Amino acid sequence: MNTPETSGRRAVTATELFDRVEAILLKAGLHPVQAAAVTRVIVAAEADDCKSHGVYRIEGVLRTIEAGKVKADAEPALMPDEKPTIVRVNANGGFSNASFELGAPLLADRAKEYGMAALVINDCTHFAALWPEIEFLTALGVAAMAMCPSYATVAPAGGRYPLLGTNPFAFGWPRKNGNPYVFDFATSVVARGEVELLRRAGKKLPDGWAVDPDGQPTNDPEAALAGALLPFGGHKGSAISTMIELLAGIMIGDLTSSESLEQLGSTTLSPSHGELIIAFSPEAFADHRGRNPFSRAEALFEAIAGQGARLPSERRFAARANSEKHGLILDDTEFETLTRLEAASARR
Ligand code: NDP
Ligand code: PYC
Repeated sequence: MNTPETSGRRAVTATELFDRVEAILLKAGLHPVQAAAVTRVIVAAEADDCKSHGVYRIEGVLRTIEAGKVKADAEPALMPDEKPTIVRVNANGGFSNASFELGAPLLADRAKEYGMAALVINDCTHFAALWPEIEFLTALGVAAMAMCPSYATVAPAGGRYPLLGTNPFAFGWPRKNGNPYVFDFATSVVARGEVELLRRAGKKLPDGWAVDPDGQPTNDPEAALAGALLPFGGHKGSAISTMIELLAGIMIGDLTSSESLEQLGSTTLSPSHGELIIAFSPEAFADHRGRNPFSRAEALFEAIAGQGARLPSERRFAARANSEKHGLILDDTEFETLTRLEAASARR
């Protein structure tokens, strides 16, 4: 392996990282089904250079297990059909990831059969990026969107105090050749994980990201974490975030971000709530119009790129290609975290 060794950054293979992370989670008492699914998203985040949801998240996962705020031994259960287009999985208090893996193949089948379908995940703890889920679905040939609340750490536009979550929203469109079109972002200006990484690095926040506990603008990550982040795009991001509270909280009979924080009592643990994933069959929708949705989508993507703009996820896909060639790049802090957690595991 060609190992870049600049400024404390070294490569690890995906298999080695998977084995190390999974062993830590198993030792912490996580059910094997959950441990494997959680490990998959952490390794995927590192492979795609999405540091805010990679190795950095392991300690939060362990804290949540130790605090008894996630059911480590839970196994997700597919619920009996209510309607053919609503697939429901109960995480039974465990992490969301194994529930997604259980429900997603059926979601894709139902979307192909009925044109569209939804996967509802209830009673889950959620810490992950959404794009691995979107890519799983686009690989099965369906378009998909995913969303979930978080815990109240974002002030609504025009407000000053935490009420909404960082509420991620992701979408994907399958492409016959090459990588899918995917975007995945927090509806806050930036994910809270990014603010935490900037705090650790001793860096300031740009203007317009956050307010302090008194509702005053701040560039200090510490004050922002104690205060509130702001929605992206002002009232527009605020409305999308509110939609996510409605659809992926209230509509699916699960917690809103403020209810989740109230139940958890802390922003240092991973929040519990639900998640909503909706899948569409582009062919089914286009059928009666006799126009090929995939070739038309390609023309749109080419027109975007033709202006010199990049498609979302291009940075991630480039990082993934680099990881496949050179290994996954971790820095000293991430290696130190793994070693420290392994040592703590060995003492259990
Ligand atoms: P970013 O702002 O880093 O990126 C958001 C999206 O925009 C990505 O798809 C990214 O693609 C794309 N993008 C960035 N710059 C450009 C550009 N110049 N042109 C075109 N596209 C661009 O993400 P966030 O900080 O908002 O969120 C990071 C992660 O945090 C997400 O994966 C999200 O799911 C996760 N999250 C999870 C939460 C949870 O509760 N589970 C809560 C909040 C966030 P690319 O990656 O290629 O740069
Ligand atoms: O980065 O905002 C975030 C986040 C919250 C929960 C999981 N990630």
